[in-house]
Amino acid sequence: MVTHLNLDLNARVLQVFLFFNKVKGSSDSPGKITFSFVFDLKVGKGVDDMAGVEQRQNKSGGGGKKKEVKKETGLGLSFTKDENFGEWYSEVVVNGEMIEYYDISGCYILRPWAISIWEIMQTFFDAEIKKMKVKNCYFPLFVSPGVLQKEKDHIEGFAPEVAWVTKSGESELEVPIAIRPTSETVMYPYYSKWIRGHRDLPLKLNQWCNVVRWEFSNPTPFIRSREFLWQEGHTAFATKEEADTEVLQILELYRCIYEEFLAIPVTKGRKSELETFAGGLYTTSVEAFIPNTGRGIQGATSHCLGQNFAKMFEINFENEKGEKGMVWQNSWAYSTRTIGVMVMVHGDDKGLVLPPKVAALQLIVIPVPYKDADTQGIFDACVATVATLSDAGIRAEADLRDNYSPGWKYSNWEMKGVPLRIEIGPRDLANNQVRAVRRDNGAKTDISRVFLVEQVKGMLDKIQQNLFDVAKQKRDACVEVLKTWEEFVTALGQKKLILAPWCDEEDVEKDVKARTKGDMGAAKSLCTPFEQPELPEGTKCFASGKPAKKWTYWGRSY
Ligand code: 87F
Repeated sequence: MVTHLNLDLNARVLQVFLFFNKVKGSSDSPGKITFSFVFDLKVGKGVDDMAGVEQRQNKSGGGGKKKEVKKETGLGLSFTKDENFGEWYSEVVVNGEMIEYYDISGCYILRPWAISIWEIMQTFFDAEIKKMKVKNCYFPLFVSPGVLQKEKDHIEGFAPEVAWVTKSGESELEVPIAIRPTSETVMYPYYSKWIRGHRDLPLKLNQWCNVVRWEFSNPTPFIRSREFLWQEGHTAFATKEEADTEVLQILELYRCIYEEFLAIPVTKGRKSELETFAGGLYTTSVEAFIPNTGRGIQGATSHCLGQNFAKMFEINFENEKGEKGMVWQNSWAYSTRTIGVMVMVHGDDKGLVLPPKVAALQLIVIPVPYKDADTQGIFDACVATVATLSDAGIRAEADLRDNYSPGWKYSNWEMKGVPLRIEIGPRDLANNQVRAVRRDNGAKTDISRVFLVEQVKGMLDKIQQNLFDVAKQKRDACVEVLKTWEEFVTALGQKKLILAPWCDEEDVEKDVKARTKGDMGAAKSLCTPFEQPELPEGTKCFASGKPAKKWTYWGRSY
């Protein structure tokens, strides 16, 4: 069902389009805007996806699909995290002003509140990889079909997700052009050209960009969207040892983003053969877990590609002795999915909960003037408090809007997840103090303005730590160490994160998938953690009964 809002929007888009066409037709004078390049998007083998568009229109329109039971919680959200996680999530990302739904299924507008989090992580990661001598670059969004299909193994399973441009204006393009889903095949022909001798190595490039993957399964803001932002690093070395070392250095940076910035516990490990990037040698990842849904989620990946792509793209070099060799390559990425994991892990029934390290605004100051109070004095104290904190490097602002009550402002900033709120009322003014309220646990503390900066800094650190500790405790409570198939099936039904001894055979993993197929999706291996518990001699694989080789995490996943 198409809603009024969407009809309006579609009509408007058409109008703007016609306007541009008219401008184009009416005059050829230089400087006039023309808009003659119109995309006709075909996906994979030409599947029409209008059903998906409609599905999302219903979501964004406000009139389409009726919300099941619109329950009043009195907290600004109509669903609780425990009762209906999916609806809760959709509502939190919109009401928290991170996302706006868009009229194309699986595409979302990232609002400043989300982008500022992305930028903070980007600033950290960009500086770290620059210390490792990685250089930024930018390759085109469009890929020619020949290049895209050059590495067949790699593209085979992914082909249905590739989006193609087939038209410009009314005319069919002679050769359709793909939109990058990842850039191996875009970049490596040039690695072949740029790398000649050992002095050209290592070549370490990264790009911050968007990619498009035309997903067909249930799109979710940040977690599974058809266009997303990421960084993709692509490096080439003379030796495997250098490549191996970098894989782990990058993985450590990803752990740092999750654990130190987003306060989300992750497990570092290696992917199974079935889950390894096709065309690569081995894949490592950081894995997070969402207790509410009982699903694992891949946080970021760092691949060693070995020499497979070097072979395909002829990326050769001559060493010091004049001998020919092939480069060893890595590729690694993290994306805006990080933000979705953060919302899922920390958010609560009042909305977003942002870890101080990534919050655009770490602290909001709210005046609480009573009827006969010295309103000007309170406002001045708010402004002065913000100035003091800002000078100390704390991201603080005052909400001095006079058309909202203090109570409304509290809820509003709670919804947006600001880690710390400072209230200043007449009594605080008289006592030269402020009242601080933590977003994570609601704790209230009166702070003397004399010790403001130290106290606030201490509280922000405590919030950051507490968010991590609580998340880790919840995650750990979901871990089930088990050894038999019966226990596995039971644990899966209880939304557990399963650690089980495994024979490490691909067919056995395929079998696990087949045997757990159902409405909720099949179980699969998440990773084999680098930190391995002891595996006693004679331990059997939980799924095949063959001798176990390692402990591996299993579960349903995003
Ligand atoms: C979808 C369509 C086409 C994932 C795809 O992880 C190709 C692909 O190659 C594809 N979805 N992948 C794997 C991406 C591998 C790799 N690329 C660079 C990374 C890290 C950064």
